Amino acid sequence: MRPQTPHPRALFRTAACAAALLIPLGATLVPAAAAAPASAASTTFKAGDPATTVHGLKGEYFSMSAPGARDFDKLGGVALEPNINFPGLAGTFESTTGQSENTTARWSGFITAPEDGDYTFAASGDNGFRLFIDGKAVIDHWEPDWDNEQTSAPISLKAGEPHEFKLEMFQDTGGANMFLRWSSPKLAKQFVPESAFTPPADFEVYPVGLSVADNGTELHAVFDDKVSDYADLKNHLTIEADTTPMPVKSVTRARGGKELVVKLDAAVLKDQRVKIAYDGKGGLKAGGETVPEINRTATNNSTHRLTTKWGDKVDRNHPLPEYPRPQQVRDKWKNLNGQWEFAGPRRARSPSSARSSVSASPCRTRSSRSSPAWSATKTTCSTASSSRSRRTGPSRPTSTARATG
Ligand SMILES: [Ca+2]
Repeated sequence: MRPQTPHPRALFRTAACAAALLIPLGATLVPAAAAAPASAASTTFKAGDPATTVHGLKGEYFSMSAPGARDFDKLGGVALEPNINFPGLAGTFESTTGQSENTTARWSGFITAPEDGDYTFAASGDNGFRLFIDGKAVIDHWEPDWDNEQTSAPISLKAGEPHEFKLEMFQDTGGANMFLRWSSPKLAKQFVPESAFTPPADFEVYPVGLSVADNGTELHAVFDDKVSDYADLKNHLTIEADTTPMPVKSVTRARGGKELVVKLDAAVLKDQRVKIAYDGKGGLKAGGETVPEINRTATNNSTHRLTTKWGDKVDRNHPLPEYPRPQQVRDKWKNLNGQWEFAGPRRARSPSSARSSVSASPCRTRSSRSSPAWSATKTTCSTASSSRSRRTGPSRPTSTARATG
């Protein structure tokens, strides 16, 4: 029941084997045989840099033995997941098991409450799910419905006391998602955070702390030891914010050599899920040891939001002032359509001819003298350089007006 903390470098070799089990971004599958957990005997943790303390859950993804079986037949892949907040699991199932339907998942580890209290869990999934705390089912909804939230009875948890955690779900067909929130008399309902989870002791992950800076354009990777040989790292990193690829601009070393600062071409937005994949082939070393393949989710501290260039000028206390609003201020107004002419109908003509005789440059109006006046006007659009409509038909404008904006 010990939370994972960084292990000494002497254990990196076993850690490297386990880290290689994590799911790569993309389609590479983790063979089920290789995904067997590392021996518990190899797990000797000791306190280290809190920046690299490992939080999250071991996620395992399976295919069913047959549609509707809802069993854990064939393990397709394993990953360290930060928490249970999966709006779209179909892609994860596809990349690990080779199929997005008739699949199952299990997330396991420990859950630790931040303070004493009675916690109520609320789970929602597509499709069925069941939650176990200390081996006891506190939510059991193994049903083929979806988005049908289920809550547990209040569970008494003590601050800092880890409890065994296991959540299982199945996905029959169509969409797939899974969410887990909690609440207590002192805590508003919210996603159970990554900081409350620790993976099982026999599931080792490479000790590196990954976080996105508040500006959104820098990713910080903090290692236990001095890093070296990072010149080619840029070409071996894949970073995604939600599902958007984030190209890497540069990689530099900082903080006494234990940290790598990865600059991105564009800013990560607040609350995006940032996935980092290092393929293990860039020659990167930490403490002289080769850094293995790493697939993780970074803590996203970005405060960046998508706004217009006028967004920063908005007064928070008076967000929608009367005119002129900043986005409506122009040095010059331009009529993007060119000049317009409006012509009224000649007396005693039908209303339809009045409608058809309204024309706008650059569309040219042409009428056929052999046709009835009320059905003869045709318009043909020409280039924007045409400044005034040319009138060849029998009707004459009784008034003209020029649009000014
Ligand atoms: Ca489904």
